[in-house]
Amino acid sequence: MQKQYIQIGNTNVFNGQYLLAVFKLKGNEGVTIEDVASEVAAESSTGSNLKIATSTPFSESMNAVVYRVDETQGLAWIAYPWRIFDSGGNIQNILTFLVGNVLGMGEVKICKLLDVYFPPQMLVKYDGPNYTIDDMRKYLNIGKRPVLGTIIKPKIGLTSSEYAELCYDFWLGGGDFVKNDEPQADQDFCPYEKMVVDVRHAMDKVEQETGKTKVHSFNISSADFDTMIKRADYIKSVMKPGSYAFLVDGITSGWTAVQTIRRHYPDVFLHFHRAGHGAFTREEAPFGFTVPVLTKFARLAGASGIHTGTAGVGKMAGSSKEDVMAINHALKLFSKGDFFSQIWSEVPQNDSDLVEAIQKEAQGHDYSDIGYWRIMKKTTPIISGGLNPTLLGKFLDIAGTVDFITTMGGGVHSHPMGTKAGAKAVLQSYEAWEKKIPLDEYAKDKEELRVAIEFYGKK
Ligand code: CAP
Ligand code: MG
Ligand code: MG
Repeated sequence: MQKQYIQIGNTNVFNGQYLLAVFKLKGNEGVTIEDVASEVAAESSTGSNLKIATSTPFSESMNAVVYRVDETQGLAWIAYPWRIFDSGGNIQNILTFLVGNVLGMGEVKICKLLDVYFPPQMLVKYDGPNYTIDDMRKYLNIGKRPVLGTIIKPKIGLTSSEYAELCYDFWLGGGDFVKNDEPQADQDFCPYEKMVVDVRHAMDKVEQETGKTKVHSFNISSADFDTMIKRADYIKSVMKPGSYAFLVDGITSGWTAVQTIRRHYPDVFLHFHRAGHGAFTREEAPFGFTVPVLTKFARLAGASGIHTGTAGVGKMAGSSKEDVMAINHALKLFSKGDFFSQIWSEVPQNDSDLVEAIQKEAQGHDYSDIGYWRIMKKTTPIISGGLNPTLLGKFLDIAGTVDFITTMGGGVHSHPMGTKAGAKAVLQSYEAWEKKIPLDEYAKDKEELRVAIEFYGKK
C-alpha cells in the first residue's frame, strides 16, 4: 500500500485539473482494492513499486490519487493531474500512463479502464476531428442519411483491375462509399499505385454515367511513416479532393500513425479501423479498456470516423449498450458513459450558450445544425461487420441516429444477383426504413431487395 496515493473522498479532483478514470481492478488474493489501487495510481503516474526517496514537493503534486473505491464491485476511481500528460496533445502518452505498465504488473490480476473523463481545459490540447461526415455528405451531395458503403471482398487476392471493377459495380448500384479492407497494402498481385489509378478510373466512369460523386477510403497503413505519407500523397495526386478518405489501422499501426495523418491532412476524412482492439476491449478480456473508452480517445486524436460495432446486430462481439454508448461519445456534445458525463467542449459548464446547446441536443437536435462552434467536432461511427441489407433497419432502430457510415462486405458481394444488386438492396432497405414501410412490403416491387430478403433470411 502506498498511502500517499490514496485520498478517498477528495472532492478537489472535480476542479477541472484532473483527468478522471474508473478501473475494474483486482489484486492478489487477500489484497484490498484500496491497496492494489494505490499501486496502480503510483505506477501510472509518478511512482514505482517502492516509496521513492527522490520525490520533490512538486513531483508529489503530480501524483495520481485514488479518490473512491467500491470493494464489492471491484472498482477504483483514480484522478490524474492533467499536467502530467505531454502538452502536445498526445494520445499515446495518456495511454502509456493509464494503461501502460499497470497492465503487466504481477500483483494485478484484473485491470480494465471502464470510463475516462477529460476536463474541458484539457480538451483544447487535442486536435479532435476536422473533416466530418457532414463534409463528406456535402461532397456526395446527399441529405441527412447514413453514408452507404461496402468493403470489397475477397478481403485480399483480387488484382487491382478486378478490385476496381467491383468498386464500379457497387457505385453503379447506388452505393456512396467503398473502403479497402484492413489488410490492403502494396501486395505484389495488386500493386498499390495501380490500385489507386484503377479506382480513379472506375470512379470517373461511374460519375460520368450517373452524374453522382463517390468516395473511396484507401488504406495507407504502412511499415513506416514515410511510406504512409508517400501513399497518402500519391492518392492526393491522383484523386479529386473530397473523393477519398485515408484509412489507418489505428491499433496495429498505433496512435502516432493516426495523429500523424490527422495533422498532415486535416482536410481528408480520417478513417480509423480498429482491427485488433478485441484483445483488450472484449468483455472477456481482463486487461485493457472498453469500446466506449477507445472511441473517446479516437475522437480526441482526431479520427473523422471509427468503427464502433453493430450493437449486436452483425458478426462482431459487442453489446448494444456499449456500442450505442460509443456512438454517443463519437457524436454528441454531451455524452454519458457508465461513470462520467463528458462535455466535448472547451467551455465550462456555466456558459449559458453551452447549457442551451446541451438542452437542444437532448431534444434531438444535432449541434452541427445549431451551429455551435466551440465544440470538439464529431467523429463518425462506422458500422460494419456481418451486416447485410436486411439488418440495416434493425441497427437504425437501436442506434437512434442516421449519422454514421455503414459498410457491408460479405452482405453485398454475396448477393445472388451480384454486387450491383447488392448495392441496390442496401439502398432500398434504407428507403424502407426511412419511409417506415415494413421491409417485405417495400420489397414487393423491388427485385434486389426481395432476393436479398430471401437469401439472407435463410442464412
Ligand atoms: C467487415 C469488415 C470489417 C469489420 C471489423 C471485415 O466485413 O471489413 O473489418 O467490420 O469489425 O472484414 O469483417 P463484412 P469492426 O461486412 O464482410 O463483415 O467494424 O467491429 O471493427
Ligand atoms: Mg518505467
Ligand atoms: Mg475488414
